[in-house]
Amino acid sequence: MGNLRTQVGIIGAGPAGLTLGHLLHLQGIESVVLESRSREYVETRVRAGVLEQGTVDLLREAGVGARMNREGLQHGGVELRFGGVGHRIDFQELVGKSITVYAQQEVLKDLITARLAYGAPLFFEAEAMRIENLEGQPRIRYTRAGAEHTMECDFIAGCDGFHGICRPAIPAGVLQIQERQFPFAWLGILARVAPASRELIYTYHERGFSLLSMRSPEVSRLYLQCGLDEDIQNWPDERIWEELRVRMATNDGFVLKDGPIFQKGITPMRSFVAEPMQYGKLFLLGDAAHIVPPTGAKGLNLAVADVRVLTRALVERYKQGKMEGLETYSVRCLRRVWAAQRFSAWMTSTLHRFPQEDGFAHRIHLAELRYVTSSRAASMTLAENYVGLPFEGWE
Ligand code: RFL
Ligand code: PHB
Repeated sequence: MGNLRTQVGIIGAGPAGLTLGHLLHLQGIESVVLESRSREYVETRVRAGVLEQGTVDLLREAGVGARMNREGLQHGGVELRFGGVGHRIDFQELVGKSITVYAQQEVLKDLITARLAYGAPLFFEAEAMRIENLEGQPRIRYTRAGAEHTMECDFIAGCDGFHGICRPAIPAGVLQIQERQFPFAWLGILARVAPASRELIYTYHERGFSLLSMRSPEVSRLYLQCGLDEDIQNWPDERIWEELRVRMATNDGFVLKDGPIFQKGITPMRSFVAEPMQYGKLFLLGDAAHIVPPTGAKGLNLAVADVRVLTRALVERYKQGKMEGLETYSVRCLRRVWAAQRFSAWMTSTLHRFPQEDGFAHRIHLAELRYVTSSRAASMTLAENYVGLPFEGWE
């Protein structure tokens, strides 16, 4: 049983944990990152794809943006499609910002490469089992290579995702959970075929939502709304393409070419917030504290926004001895979290079909989308939320 000591013990090597570890390193603050999975697993897990401009700027300023600059796809707008017609929301023209399509696992590869290059501790297949003494000098008990270890830290950053151990370590009477489960899921695929559009297409159709995204000029990422308890066995490749074609069809003959599907998965749609996001010396970041349905493409970006707030607070604490940033961490993060919850719930409700919806509900969806795409004020509201709200005023 070995003992380790560090300033910030980081549990989880997802976007939250690795970005935090990197920013702290740049500020001369020590950390150890523990990750229960293997490096290969973390670097190949398929998840998010859309980075807000603020996330892109942060990664660039932190010196880990070189490959993203070369390989990321910059988009100045998205298309909303309904009633067989596409409408472009022009982010650049409306709010002067863009988004970048660059896969989450590519961001993680870049952060892992950077961390290993400067030799900061990052342990894969090291699982945190318990965290203790959160109100005093906190400890992490973890296992690595079959042995048990203890790590003493000044602070613990709970970056261990929705199913991690950190959030449940906060006493039940302290936490308040706000939650909403949507009555549908997304079936997502990766296919080796050139994207049928240069930009993302969000489609509302009477048969349900669909989304065209991409990972590269050769790889398409597509999603379609399906039932909550859908069995992926019921979705052979031909059925997926057929359903996507029906939903994405336009009056002017849009063509969706198919190609080999090499990844398939079903994602439930959930909104979840744990308040407060801190307890004693423990701070929760990213999915450990909050989940948004993927329709607004906010999950990874919110994780990075939490990292920004905590880094600043830790720098103040270590360099100036000020505690105020740490004490207000949760309050400042939650403002942005709830803004993103509102937007994600709105995008989700507007673009999906709910069970038992009638013709009235269908026409309300269409009217809402027509309003969003024809009123400049409404288009701008969508644009400024999609590209990411500014940091000033939200922290
Ligand atoms: P993660 O990525 O889940 O990382 C947590 C890490 O902690 C590890 N872990 C532990 N390690 C040590 N000891 C323990 N006891 C541990 N328990 C857990 C886990 O192995 C894991 O490596 O959380 P983080 O860092 O908060 O990042 C959050 C994002 O991953 C998530 O919000 C996004 O992927 C959500 N999301 C999207 N977000 C966007 O911003 N834009 C998008 O376009 C977008 N699309 C998506 C998405 C999520 C999706 N799925 C599959 C949920 C599309 C999909 C389909
Ligand atoms: C993706 O490319 O995976 C993606 C894009 C937009 C979303 C969700 C996921 O809203």
